[in-house]
Amino acid sequence: MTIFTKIINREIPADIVYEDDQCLAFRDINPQAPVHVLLIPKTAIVSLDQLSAVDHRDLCAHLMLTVPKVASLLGIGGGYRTVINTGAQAGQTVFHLHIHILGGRDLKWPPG
Ligand code: DGP
Repeated sequence: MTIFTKIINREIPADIVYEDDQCLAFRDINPQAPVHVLLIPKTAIVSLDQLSAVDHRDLCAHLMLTVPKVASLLGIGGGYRTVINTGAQAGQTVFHLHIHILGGRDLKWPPG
């Protein structure tokens, strides 16, 4: 079990900004922008590499459609970045699939 399952289960606190039956969004503990939230499925999927076209198609669509909803709720609709780190080499540190949503400042490209 990762720390994100504990957040879903309310075993540890988090600043939750959005929740529905399939996913949860909360503020990152180490924000890299004025707005930095993590959108996670409630099902514990390790990373993009563990997604199955059979089991997760609807969930993937739901997550993608929820991103602009959360961004809009947080006042950054129309100007934000989404990041999904997959695997340790890409900087993934929590092995529960999560979409970073960052905004509230000008964002540079390319990322490091
Ligand atoms: P990643 O490096 O892509 O695996 O991102 C993991 C993010 O999770 C990282 O930006 C910090 C955040 N994080 C780790 N532990 C906690 C926690 O306990 N609470 C919250 N709110 N965020 C956490």
